[in-house]
Amino acid sequence: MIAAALLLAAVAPVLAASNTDAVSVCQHLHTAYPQYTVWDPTGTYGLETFWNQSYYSNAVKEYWNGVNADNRPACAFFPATAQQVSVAVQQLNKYPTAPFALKGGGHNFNVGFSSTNGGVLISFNENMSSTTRNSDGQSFDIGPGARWGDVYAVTQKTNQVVGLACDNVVNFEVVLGNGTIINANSDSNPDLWWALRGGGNRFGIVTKFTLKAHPLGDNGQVWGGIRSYSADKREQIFEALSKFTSEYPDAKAAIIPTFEIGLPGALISNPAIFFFYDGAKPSANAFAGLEDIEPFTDSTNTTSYTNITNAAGGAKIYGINAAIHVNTFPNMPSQQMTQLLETHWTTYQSMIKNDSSRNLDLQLGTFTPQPLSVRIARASQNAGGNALGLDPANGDRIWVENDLIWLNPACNDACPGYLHEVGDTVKEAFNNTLLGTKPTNYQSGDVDWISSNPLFMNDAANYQDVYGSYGPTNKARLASIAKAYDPTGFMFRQGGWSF
Ligand SMILES: *[C@@H]1O[C@H](CO)[C@@H](O)[C@H](O)[C@H]1NC(C)=O
Ligand SMILES: *[C@@H]1O[C@H](CO)[C@@H](O)[C@H](O)[C@H]1NC(C)=O
Ligand SMILES: *[C@@H]1O[C@H](CO)[C@@H](O)[C@H](O)[C@H]1NC(C)=O
Ligand SMILES: *[C@@H]1O[C@H](CO)[C@@H](O)[C@H](O)[C@H]1NC(C)=O
Ligand SMILES: *[C@@H]1O[C@H](CO)[C@@H](O)[C@H](O)[C@H]1NC(C)=O
Ligand SMILES: *[C@@H]1O[C@H](CO)[C@@H](O)[C@H](O)[C@H]1NC(C)=O
Ligand SMILES: CC(=O)N[C@H]1CO[C@H](CO)[C@@H](O)[C@@H]1O
Repeated sequence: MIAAALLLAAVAPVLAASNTDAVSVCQHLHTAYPQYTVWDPTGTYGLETFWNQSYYSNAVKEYWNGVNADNRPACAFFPATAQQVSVAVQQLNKYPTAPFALKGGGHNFNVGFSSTNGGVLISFNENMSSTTRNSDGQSFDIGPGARWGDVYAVTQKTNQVVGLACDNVVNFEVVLGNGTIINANSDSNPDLWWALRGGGNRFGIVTKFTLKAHPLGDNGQVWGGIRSYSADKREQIFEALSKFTSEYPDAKAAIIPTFEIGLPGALISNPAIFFFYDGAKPSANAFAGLEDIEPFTDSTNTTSYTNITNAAGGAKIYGINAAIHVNTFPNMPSQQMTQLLETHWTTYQSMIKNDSSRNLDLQLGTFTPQPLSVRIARASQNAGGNALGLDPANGDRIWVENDLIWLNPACNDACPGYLHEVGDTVKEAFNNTLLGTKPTNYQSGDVDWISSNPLFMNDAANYQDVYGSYGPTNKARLASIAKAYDPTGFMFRQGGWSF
């Protein structure tokens, strides 16, 4: 045990130079909350919390994008209450040069958005990740560190589910930049409530989400799974995808198609679709013809929600090195859609072949077109609207998530640039040949603008202008709300996008 612990410390990466203000904040937290604070075991005070060092290592290691694990905070703080978060915020205010980061599940790809080198890491997964059903049975309280798999395991017990996070939040409990704890909902602080739905981490620290519950499936039974296809089926998929997005035959149906291209010489190239239906069996034509395309593997079945989310990667994935980039496009008629997605396919093939020739190890590129149908915009409007400013009159769009995964850390600097280039290449190809094509179900709006906006924050790279993509009105409104609730700009001391 001791030997293993020493070994862990010995192989830890190069010491981070801890910021002295951060060390002062950590000292205070360690004195006030000794059971909730762990020093960097390789730092000056490491011995004080030596027996707890595995908690620090786990918090620092457990990121979806493993590149974040190179960042070593001066200490990790695992608060259990909003009051403790408030104390940490007050301390950080006393030491204005101390960097800090807030870590929920560790899902955001961008390095430094939920990790800090030398600063104070406030990590919520450890002690603030519970899901509890409220007594009226209509909503659940969820901690900021919860992962979806843990949430569904609880909601499923009563055949319930909580939906698309940003439009289903009844209340946020928030610690403001001056340490004050408030609630934001449709009655209290409604402007903050609006901003937090899609606006990101610039307004305050959310310490509790109250999410509206929905009935799940047929008595909790749902249908879904993954089908993968040979590469030659891709055109059929592109066409059916366009049809699915514009017709959306059944609101209970959802899909996530992924096109994977990897290994030296792009040897692996295969489409896969994750199917979900909120009922025991899909209705006829629920997937607009996608169900007629012959797969070579098929795991779809009637099952429980947690089994399906686990199959879709709801399980924790750590330690891969990854980059992300998102593009918005109009959903277009089949022919144009096929042209656009075929351009993605060939561009990825070319990227992976080029990277193999650059002599790197295993790489995998994926693009994932996610339907953003007018149905979603309508539902969002009915729920009070959100910061993305989705307007059903603008028609159907798709968000294409682009990912690149690599193993060799030697590519940590260059690989994100390859993906950026690919993202711009496919956008440019669209701009040159398809710009001006109206989205399906289009009624009004500036076609050039809606063909590239808004960007989906969860899939965006740090260099993409997420707030700008919400449009000048929403961006200005977000900036003024941030100013009102956080006049000193405390929240801007951590990583994230700027206004
Ligand atoms: C550190 O270890 C002590 C003693 O086992 C325990 O009470 C405390 O909760 C641990 N703290 C953390 C943050 O894990
Ligand atoms: C679907 O689930 C049922 C019941 O659990 C099982 O018997 C059947 O083998 C499954 N089918 C497939 C294709 O996995
Ligand atoms: C879910 O998965 C578990 C473990 O694989 C299995 O035992 C259980 O039968 C599955 N539940 C359903 C409803 O298919
Ligand atoms: C791959 O390399 C070729 C030749 O240098 C170049 O023309 C092409 O743009 C590159 N493709 C990508 C996606 O970078
Ligand atoms: C594509 O066009 C839009 C304007 O319609 C512009 O904002 C964007 O920068 C262009 N993207 C590329 C990669 O050329
Ligand atoms: C904290 O900031 C909020 C928003 O600016 C303000 O309403 C509140 O009075 C402040 N609290 C204290 C104790 O200064
Ligand atoms: C009171 C409490 O639940 N403390 C936990 C906080 O998180 C650390 C790290 O996972 C645990 O060790 C503590 O038990």
